[in-house]
Amino acid sequence: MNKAATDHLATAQAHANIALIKYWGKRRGNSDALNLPAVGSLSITLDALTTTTSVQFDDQLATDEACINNRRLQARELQRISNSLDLVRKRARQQGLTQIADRHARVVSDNNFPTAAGLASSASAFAALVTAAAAAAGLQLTDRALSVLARMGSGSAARSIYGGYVLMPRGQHDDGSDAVAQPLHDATHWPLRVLIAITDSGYKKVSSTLGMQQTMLTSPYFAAWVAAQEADLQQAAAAIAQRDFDRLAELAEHSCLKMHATALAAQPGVLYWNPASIACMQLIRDLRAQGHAVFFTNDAGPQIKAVCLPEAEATVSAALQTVTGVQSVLHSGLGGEARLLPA
Ligand code: 2P0
Repeated sequence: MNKAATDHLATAQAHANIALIKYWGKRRGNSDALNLPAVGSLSITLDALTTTTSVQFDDQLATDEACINNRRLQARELQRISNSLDLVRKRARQQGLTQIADRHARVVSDNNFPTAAGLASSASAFAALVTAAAAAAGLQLTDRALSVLARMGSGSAARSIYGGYVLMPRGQHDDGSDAVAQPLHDATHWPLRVLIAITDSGYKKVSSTLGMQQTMLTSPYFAAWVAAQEADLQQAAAAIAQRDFDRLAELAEHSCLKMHATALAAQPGVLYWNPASIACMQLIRDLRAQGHAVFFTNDAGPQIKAVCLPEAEATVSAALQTVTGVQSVLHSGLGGEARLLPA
C-alpha cells in the first residue's frame, strides 16, 4: 500500500490558465450544482502561476477545515470547498471506500501569486483541490473525470487539469458528462509568452459567478454572445493549430472585448477595468501596429494580460512598466497539467 493510501493524504499542484476565447455565462444559472457553461472556451495554461494543495481525510475531524495562504477559513467560506470534497466522498462511497466517505478533510492550499490581485485563482485552486482530494481518497480517476469534478467547483478549473492549449466545449448532455476540457496541444506546440500587468494589487473583484449571473439575467447582448461562440472557438483552434499569431490576436481581443461589452450592458453594468487597464490595452494595440507580435486579454478584474511571441517579450514588458498605474509585471510561459507531488 502506498503512503497516500495509508495516510489518506495527497498533495497536488495545478497552474492558472487564461482564456483566449472566454467562458461567460452558465447554461442553467448559478443554482445548478453541475455548473454547466453557457459557452465553450479555449485557454492557455500558465507555468508561472501555481496553486499547491494538500488534502488529508482524517477521522478525528468534526468538520472540513481549510487554510489558504496561511489563513484559516471561516465556516461560511468553506462551502465551495466542502462541495468539491462531497463529490469525492460520494465517489469513494460508490467505490466501496467507506472509511473515506464518512471522513472530513483538512485542506492546506497556497498560491505562488497574489490572490487578492484578481488573478484567476479559482481555476488552479479547484484543479489542485480535486486532484489532491481524489488521490487522498484512494480514487484512481482519469483526467476527464477530474476535469468534470473541477468544473463543478469552478468552470475555468476544468481547463487547468491540462497543460498547454485547452478546449472546454459547452457540451450538450444534461448530466454534464461532455462539458469536460480537452487538451489541444501541449506547451511546446507554440511557446507563447504571457505578461501580466498588475494595475491594482488590492482589488477585490465582483466575483465571476455574480458578474455572469447579472449578465445572463439582464444583458440584452447575452443571446448574441452565446450564438457567436462556436465560430470563435473553431477559428481560434485553427489559428493555434497553424500558429497564426495575427489571426489569434484578432480573435482573442474580439472575444475579450465582446465578453466585457456583454457584461457592461447588464443592469447594473459589470465594469472590471480601471484607467490603467484601458491604457495597457491601447498600448498593446499600438505595439502590434508597430509590428510587435502581442495582443491583450483580460478577465473579471483590472489586470491586463499581454500574450506575445518570445521575441516581443522584452519590448512589451518595458512598455507596460511605463504605463501610469501599472504596479508590476509578471512573466509566464505556458505550463503543464495538474499533477500529484511526491509524498
Ligand atoms: C474564463 N472567466 O474563461 C472567464 C473569462 C473570467 C473571465 O472563467 O462561476 O471563476 O466559478 O464557474 O471559473 C472565471 O469564472 O466562474 C472565468 P465559476 P469562474 O476564464
